[in-house]
Amino acid sequence: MLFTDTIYALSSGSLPAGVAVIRMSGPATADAVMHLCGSVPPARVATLRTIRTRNGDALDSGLVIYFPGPASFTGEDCCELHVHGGRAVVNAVLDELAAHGLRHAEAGEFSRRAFQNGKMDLVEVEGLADLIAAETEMQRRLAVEQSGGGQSALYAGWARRLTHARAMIEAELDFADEDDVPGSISASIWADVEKLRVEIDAHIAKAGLAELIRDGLKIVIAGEPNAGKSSLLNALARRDIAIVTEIAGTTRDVLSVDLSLAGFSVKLFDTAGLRETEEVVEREGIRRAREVIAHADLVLLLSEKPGGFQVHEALPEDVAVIRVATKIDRPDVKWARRDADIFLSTITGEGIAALLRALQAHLPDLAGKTSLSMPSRKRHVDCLRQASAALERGLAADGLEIRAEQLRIASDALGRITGRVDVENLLDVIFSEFCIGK
Ligand SMILES: Nc1nc2c(ncn2[C@@H]2O[C@H](COP(=O)(O)OP(=O)(O)O)[C@@H](O)[C@H]2O)c(=O)[nH]1
Ligand SMILES: [Mg+2]
Repeated sequence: MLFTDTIYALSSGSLPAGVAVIRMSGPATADAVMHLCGSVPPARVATLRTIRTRNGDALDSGLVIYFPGPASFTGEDCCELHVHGGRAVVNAVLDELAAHGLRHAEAGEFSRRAFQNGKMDLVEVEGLADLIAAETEMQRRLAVEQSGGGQSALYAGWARRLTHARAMIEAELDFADEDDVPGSISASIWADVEKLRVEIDAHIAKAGLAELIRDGLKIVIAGEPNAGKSSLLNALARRDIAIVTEIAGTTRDVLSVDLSLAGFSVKLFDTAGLRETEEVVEREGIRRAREVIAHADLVLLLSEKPGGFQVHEALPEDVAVIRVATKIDRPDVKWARRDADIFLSTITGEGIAALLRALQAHLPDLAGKTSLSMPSRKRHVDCLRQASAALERGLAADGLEIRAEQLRIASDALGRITGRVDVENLLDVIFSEFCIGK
């Protein structure tokens, strides 16, 4: 696809800042640089230049880096202007670019051009969006895997094996009447297709882990009113988020904070105490509490006294529960070891470290793993499932033609992940996730 207009945008963060990076891409880039800087600097060399208006007035001076296409991020002629990050400076430079007939970029437009010029495939584009959005170490590692081409290479390798299999089947169909070709080829081909299906299924099975990395572990604090739930949320968040009083039924809304734990993102929810009540607002709070408990990965069930964990019947069967004894600083309550899993006081801080260790035990240990190769999005999982199902149908079918057709369907499904086939309608969705200037 050919783009005729040249785009520009501020690619660095919010102003004011020490340095701001303005990026341009398109056929008129060199011309615009020529006008602004007097000449086009040598390719890919950071060069100090004075940037001037059409009247010759100096706007600013800064580093100018010219990347002639196709060896650039977008594949087109590109340029970066590293100017001082003042609002007036940046606005003046952007105005000047507009005056030269350049157009302000839309969100994700640079990456879209890179995709359409074959510089990146869809998995890499999505990985780049994730890398920019990454807030935890694991999110960063997952995004690097996707954006760096490692994941794409895996899918491309699978697609190549399918192409090979199809070619062999074609050969077998063509030479069906010659005795020495068939049979032997076919057997090894189908063994590999079966192996491929197992590999794809194993890969799909890791999607849950990717979801955990992207969306975070959902931990819900539940228990009777006054058990110390809001106090624990505040203690773990290290700030006063929830209102804490001695009045039972203080918390009515579900509150949440995002924490980072061992490189993972954790979403911690505080809920209304679970009890029978006639009070309308509190009842709604309890209904909402049950709703978030139903979607929890882990529930911290709190109680200020032994035997206070009876609300357990309100929890879903399959959810992991840690029983937390609270307010252990109080001399009037006696706890035995078997009464709870963790014993803590938010006033003295005792037991908080033990709780954090228990939470970490619920997170997968990825420390030794060098690669996080897994499908990071539902879109990938959908395509992988389609591929796996087609392979299964192919393996079960009689007749080489039908089998070959199923392999083609599987191959197309894999191709859709990286964007080699039929993806036009997907593009808007993917690129709209980007910020402007990327
Ligand atoms: N002694 C003591 N009191 C606590 C502790 N944690 C919470 N409280 C008190 O218990 C009461 C209820 O706490 P809150 O966090 O609002 O409980 P929630 O209703 O479960 O959210 C408040 O008066 C808190 O000050 C603790 O570790 N030790
Ligand atoms: Mg509360």
